[in-house]
Order: sequence, then structure tokens, then C-alpha cells
Amino acid sequence: MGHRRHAVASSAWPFLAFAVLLALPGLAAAATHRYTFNVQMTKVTRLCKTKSIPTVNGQFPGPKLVVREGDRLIVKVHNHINYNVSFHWHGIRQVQKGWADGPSYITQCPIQGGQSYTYDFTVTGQRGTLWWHAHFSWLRVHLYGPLVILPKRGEGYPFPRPYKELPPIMFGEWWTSDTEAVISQALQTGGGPNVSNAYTFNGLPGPTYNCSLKDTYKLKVEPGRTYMLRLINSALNDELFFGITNHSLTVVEADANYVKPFTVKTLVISPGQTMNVLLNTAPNPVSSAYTMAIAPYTNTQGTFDNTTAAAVLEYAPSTTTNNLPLPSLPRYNDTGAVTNFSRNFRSLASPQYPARVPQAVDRHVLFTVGLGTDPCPSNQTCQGPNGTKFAASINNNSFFRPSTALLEAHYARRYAGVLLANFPTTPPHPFNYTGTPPNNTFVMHGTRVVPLKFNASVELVLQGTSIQGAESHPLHLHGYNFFVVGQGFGNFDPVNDPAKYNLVDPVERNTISVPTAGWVALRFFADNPGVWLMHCHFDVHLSWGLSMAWLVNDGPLPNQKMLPPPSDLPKC
Ligand SMILES: [Cu+2]
Repeated sequence: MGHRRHAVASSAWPFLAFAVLLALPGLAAAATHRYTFNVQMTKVTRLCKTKSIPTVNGQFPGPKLVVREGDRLIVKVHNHINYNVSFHWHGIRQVQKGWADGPSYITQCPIQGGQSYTYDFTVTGQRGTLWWHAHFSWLRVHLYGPLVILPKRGEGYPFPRPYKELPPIMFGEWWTSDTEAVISQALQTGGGPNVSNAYTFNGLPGPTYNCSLKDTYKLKVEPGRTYMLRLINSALNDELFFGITNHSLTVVEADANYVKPFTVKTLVISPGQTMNVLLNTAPNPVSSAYTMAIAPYTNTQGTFDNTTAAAVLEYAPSTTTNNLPLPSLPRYNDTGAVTNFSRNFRSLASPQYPARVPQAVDRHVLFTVGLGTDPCPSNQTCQGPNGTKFAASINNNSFFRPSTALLEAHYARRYAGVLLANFPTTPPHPFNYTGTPPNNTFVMHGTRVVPLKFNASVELVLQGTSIQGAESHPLHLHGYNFFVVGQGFGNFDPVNDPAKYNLVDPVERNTISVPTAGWVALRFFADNPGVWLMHCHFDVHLSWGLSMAWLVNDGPLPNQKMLPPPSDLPKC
């Protein structure tokens, strides 16, 4: 806490010094915000069990970072734990500055115990809600926090100004077991890992679980007001439905991009995604409190945490919060409800917030995404499908984690022994992706990238497969936003589907769920040089290899080239 207070104070000084300038329209000086992250072990008790978890400065969830568009963030990380760690600023574009992006072995070697690294970056052209999380193994289950980007001073929202902004809500998972032991054991046996014991609102499971009533998240509101609520799904392995009894939600922003407002009873949010919603409170509430609830959406054939977590929307201090009615959320496998929800997203596409959608395409890329298997080693018995080991892949390539950072290899132009530039851009063995799976479901392993010319316009179709069961996969692209120009069920049809694309006002995001047994089409300009990870944001699938990297080459101009690495970049 001491570090944080110091950090806040030091960032306030330049603000005070420039207060006069800031008061003049059009002269908004950017501020620098300094934070210190001490990664340490902290004892936390949930569901009547105490465990020691990695935290930032002893806080769980971690500290909220608040900046304005255009501001600079300097986060000094000291790793005091026995695990390697690195931090990802999820959704921040990190233009020319991949060194600050954070995924271990992609843009940096992890920060080892006893070591430090400073993330230094500027937030440009983005405003809304993002978040930060650890990007090493499954450590993000505990190491996460909000990253709020307010509009530039003097610049409002493109919707009526809310009465107040409520504290961000991070949905998460609580595991009573040691998650690092869970994933290392699962990778050893080849079976599906265990699942979480509870879902959480800002780290609190709430009254639907045993021994958890005192750990209930409460949000205080007044009647007849419009509030802005920032929602973040930081769960490890679960897409979630969210709703509030007797209340509607108006979505106004997704992944730090404004959207045309739409109103729903229930929303769906995938791991990695963020959403700002407006909440109109009841003018004359019948009850002094209402329940907010989250529950999973999944079509997995494996086990999953099929529980519902609740929190309280409190109009007045109330004595009993454990017997309030839950909002009615869709059934866990209600893909129709998910489709109806995701169809609503549209960019503002206004003069102030234009949608710069690529209209022509330089590179067409088709990726299959889904599960697969690895053969069981001869000296072992395995717990995956038919005695094999679970794996996951993109175009049948399961990502093989390198022992050094890809971005360093690229910057030094020393690729040999680190990466290959031959990642397949079409499925190597086409099949009926959403029909009966092929007999051979074994995957290939490799550290491969897709090289791109600077500023190439890319169309990327992500095609889900039904291998080991069709399910949705929330795909996250580092260093970029993309436009979601189309989606559908079954196999993508390259002849007829493009005619139905929305190239006018498609939503712009950094994480999109590939529909269960379906596809999604994305477009983006490769205008940010560097090496950028793209991966499923279910950590179990990420661990099984559902990731790849784009290698975007420098452009000819100075501001189109990667900047040199910082001097304290960690070594492997
Ligand atoms: Cu996945």
C-alpha cells in the first residue's frame, strides 16, 4: 500500500504543475503515472480454506490503474516469489514497444525471483476499460487488476454522462487447490485439469457457496440514477453470463472501443474481454437489494465449474442478502442466447470515432482452432482421450514454447534455432471441420510465426473444429485491435460468406469468441511492427498449445520501426 500511495502522489505533481495548461481546451498535457508492483506471497482465505497466493503489493485483486488517453505508464515490477512472472497490459496496443507487452518467451524472458523489470508505455488512441494480468503459466488466476483509461481531459463520452462511475467488477475463479500443481499434473498425465471451486466478483465468491456469506461483494447505488459499470472477465477457463435481477444493462463500450448502445437483460463475456455498461437504477425500488449473478457458458465435453456466484446491488443497507432471488440466466450450453447477444455489437463509426476497416485484403489467412491429441509416451499411461494426451492447436500446429524470447530473436535477426517463419496460413489437411472429426487427431509441434509486411491488410478467418468436442474459443490478439466483419455456424464458405460481411460498422475488439462449431472473420492492418502472440484465452487451451505469433516487419519510416529494447529487459 505504501508504494501505491507514493506512486499516486508522484503522479499528482506533474498534474498540479500543468493544471493551468490543462484548463485550456486543446492543451491537455499528458501525465506520467508511476506504479510499483511488489509481487509477493499473501495468505488469503476463501470458502473456509486459507492458501498463500501471489499478489501485487498484498492486494487481491491487484491495484486499479487509472490513466487518461495519451498518458504514460511506468510500472516497476519486483518479483519476490519463487515463480517466474511477467505482466501483460491486456488490450494496450504498445505501438513500436512490444518490449512492454509482457507474454513470457514471446516479447520478454520472464522476470525471475529476485529480479525486476520496468514496463514503460504510453496509451494512445484508446479509451475505456482494459486490464492487466500475469502472463506466465496459470499465475493470472490470482495476479490481475483493472486498467481504466479515461478520455482525454475535456473530452466527454459519446453517451449521456452517467451520474457516477461504479468501481470496476472483475469476474474471476477461486480454486481451493494450488493451480500451478493442477496444470503441471494435467500436462503430465495428459488428462483434463481440475476445475475451479467458485466464481468471484472482485475476488469474492459470495452467498451461494458454503462458508462464503461474509465474502460477498456489494455495490451501493441510489434510486433513479444512471451509473457506468466496468466489467472484466479475468476467469481462467470460463465464459460467463452476467445479469442483475429486475435490471437491464446498456452496453456502450467493448475492449476499450465505444459501441452503438444496446440494451440487454443478460450479457456474455469471455475471458480477456471487457465491457462498459450503463445501469439505470429503479426510481422506486421494491427491494432494498438485488442480486447480480454470473454463471458459465460452455459446450465442453469435459467437466466444468457449474456453479453460480452472486453479489449484491444495494439501494439501502439491508440485513439479509443471502435469500435474494437470483436473476434468471440462460442454461449453461445456451449457444443461441450467446449468438443473440454477440450480434448486437457495432462500432460507433462516427466522424470522431471512425471505424478504419480494411476494405481490400492483401493476406487471406484461414486458421482452424480447436483441440487435438498427442500420443502417450511408451513408458506411461495417459488420461486423455482413448489413453492419449490432450493437446490444442491452430492449423494443427501446437505452439512449442521457446526457451528465449521471440521478439529478441527478431530484433537481432537471429532466428535459427528459435523460430520458423512457416506457420501454415491455411489448414494443412482440409476436412469437414465441424462434422465428424478425422481418425487421426494428433497435432504437430513447432515455434512458427506468420511473417507480415508492414501495413498489410489481413483477413483472418478463425474456424472452430469439433475434434474432441466443439466448443467456443476466446481468441486474443496482442498488439492490435481487429474488426469482427462476419461470423457464422458450420464451415466458413469463402465464396458466399464474404458477401455478408459488415465492412461499415463492425465492432473493434482485441478478444473474440470463435462460436461453437462455427467461424468468425476478422480484419486488421498490420501497422504495429513486432512479434505478437495470438492465443486462446482459456488458460487450459493455451497450456495445450492453442497459440501462435505474427511477425510484423518494420516499415520504411522511423515511426514504423520497433524501438530498441530497454536496458533492464530480463534474461532467460
Ligand atoms: Cu480455447
